[in-house]
Amino acid sequence: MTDIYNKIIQSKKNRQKLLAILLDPDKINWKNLDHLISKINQSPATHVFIGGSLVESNRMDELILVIKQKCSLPIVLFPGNPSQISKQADAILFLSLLSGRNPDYLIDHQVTAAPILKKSKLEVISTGYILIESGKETAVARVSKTNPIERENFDLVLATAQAGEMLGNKLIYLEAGSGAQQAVPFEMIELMAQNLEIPLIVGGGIVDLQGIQKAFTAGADMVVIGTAFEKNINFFNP
Ligand code: 1GP
Repeated sequence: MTDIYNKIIQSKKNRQKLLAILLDPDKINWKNLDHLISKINQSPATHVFIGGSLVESNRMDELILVIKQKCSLPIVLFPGNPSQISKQADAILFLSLLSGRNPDYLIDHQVTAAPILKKSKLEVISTGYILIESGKETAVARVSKTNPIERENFDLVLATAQAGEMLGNKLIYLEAGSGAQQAVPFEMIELMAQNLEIPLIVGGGIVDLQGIQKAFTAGADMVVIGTAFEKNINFFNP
């Protein structure tokens, strides 16, 4: 199954921008889940991402099944570690934290996950994940015990993204971190978009609709919104 990725490629070709809403199972208000799903359905979102740096909830499967009953968007796992794999989802971003030098997040978790994924029907999308410095320490940096790349170091970010592309990553995800003080610089998005063939995802610290638009204009193919929607369910209301 390569349907979800093929559609991302098609959207890139057609210059149709994509928007993912990120849900962290630990932060879901189950009592309001129906309302949350109706808000997702009313929003311009094209994908639902599920995951977080540290998810303790053991209700991933249940959450995905409930969303799937009422929402037809593709559900893509965005896991912090292999315990967040759910066979109920449609696809998984198979992440490698390229900005860090912690082997656990470069290859070890992937080795643990591979046999599980092989037995599942999940579409596996190899994704180079690059953490950019964004003000204060983020959960990704803390949990992965890695340093983000300095926001001024465009050359290193580009070389890292290109290395990911050459290694066969199908997507590059530029991440400022959930709830980041500063989003990824637009000039950095521009540079990546100009120099990569594969689609570019941008997320972290985007707090308003203008921020989404600016990231698209700079060249992001997909933007991810987590905290802003989590804090304000009416975020996408006109
Ligand atoms: C986090 O990129 C995502 O991994 C989304 O970040 O929660 O800041 O929107 P926010």
